[in-house]
Amino acid sequence: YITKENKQAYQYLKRQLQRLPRNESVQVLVVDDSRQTRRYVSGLLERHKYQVLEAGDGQEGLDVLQKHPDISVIITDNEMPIMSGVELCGEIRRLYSNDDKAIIGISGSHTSHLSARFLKNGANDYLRKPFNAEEFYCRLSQNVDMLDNIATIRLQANTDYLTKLPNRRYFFEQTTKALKLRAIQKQNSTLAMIDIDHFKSINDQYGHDAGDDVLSALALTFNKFFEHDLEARLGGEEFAIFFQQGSIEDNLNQLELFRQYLDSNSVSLTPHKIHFTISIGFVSMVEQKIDALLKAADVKLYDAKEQGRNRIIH
Ligand code: GH3
Ligand code: MG
Ligand code: MG
Ligand code: MG
Ligand code: MG
Repeated sequence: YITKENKQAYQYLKRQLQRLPRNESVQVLVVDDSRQTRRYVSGLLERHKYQVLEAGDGQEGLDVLQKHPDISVIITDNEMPIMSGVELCGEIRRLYSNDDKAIIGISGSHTSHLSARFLKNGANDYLRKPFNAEEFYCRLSQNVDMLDNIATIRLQANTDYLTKLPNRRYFFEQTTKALKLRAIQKQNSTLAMIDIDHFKSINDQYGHDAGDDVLSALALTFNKFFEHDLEARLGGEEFAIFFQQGSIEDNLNQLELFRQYLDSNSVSLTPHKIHFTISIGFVSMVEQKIDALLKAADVKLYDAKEQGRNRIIH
C-alpha cells in the first residue's frame, strides 16, 4: 500500500536495495527557452548519469511535471516567454511541496535581487550564469540529498520497525482522511481488527525473538492477502486492515481465507515450526471517527476471543 507521499521514500529504499548509483534514479527537469543552454545543462547532468527531461517554457515544464510525477529536481531559467522562471517556481509550489521537489533557478541576468525573488517564490537554490560545473554538481547533489533525507525520515515515521508495516500513526492519519470523505458521501467504512491468539504463550514457549519472527511472518502474509488495502500494526500483536475496495462479503471472504491459511500453515523458524491462529473483529458502518470504528471492531474482537478464538465475528 503506497500513497503518493510515501512514494519517494520507497523509491529511495528501492535504490538502496538495488544498490543503484543514486544519480541514475534521479529525474531532473531542465526548463529553458534557449535550446543551446538547455543542451549544455542537460549535458552536464547526463555526464553524471542523471535522468534528464527538458521543457522550452514554463507551461511545457508544468505539463512535463504532471506527466512525470517522479521528477525530483527542476532547474529553470528565468527569462522565458509565457511565464518567467520565478513565476514557474510559484506555480510549482502551488502544486508540489518542498518535501517532494527541489527547484534551482539559473539566470544570466544581472538584475539585482533575482536570486532573492527565486528563493521567495519557492526555489531552493540559485546559480548565476556562467557558473562553474563543480558548483553546479555540488548544489544539485545537496538538494537531492535533502529530498532523500526527508523521504527516509517520513518513511521511518510511518513504518513499524519490526514488521515494516505502516504503523499506528500512519494508519490514523490515512484513515482519518478517508473516513471523512466516506461519511460525507454516506458510504460505509470497513475495518477489521486482528489479534494473535495466545501470543504470550508463543513468547513463553519459544522465546521473545521467535515471537518477533511470528509477527514479521504475519506481516508478510498480510501483504499477500490484502494487496490493495491499508494494513497496519497498531501495537503489540494487534493489527488492523482498512478496506479500500470490494463488497462487505468480498472482504469477509478474504479475511476468512486469511484466517484459514494461517491456521493450516505453521511458520517455519529453525529449529521450530510454530502454529498460531488469529481472531478477527469486523465492522462496516457509516462513521466519521476512526476511534469509534476501532472501538466497534474491538468489541467484535472481544466476542471472537470469548467464543473460542480463531474466528471472525462481525
Ligand atoms: P489473547 O488470545 O487473549 O489475545 O492472548 P494473548 O496472549 O495473545 O494476549 P496478551 O494481551 O495477554 O499478550 C500479548 C503479548 O504480546 C504480551 C506481550 O509480551 C507480547 N508482545 C507485544 N509486543 C510484542 C513484540 O513486539 N514482540 C514479541 N515477541 N512479543 C510482543
Ligand atoms: Mg531565457
Ligand atoms: Mg489480549
Ligand atoms: Mg493476542
Ligand atoms: Mg492483544
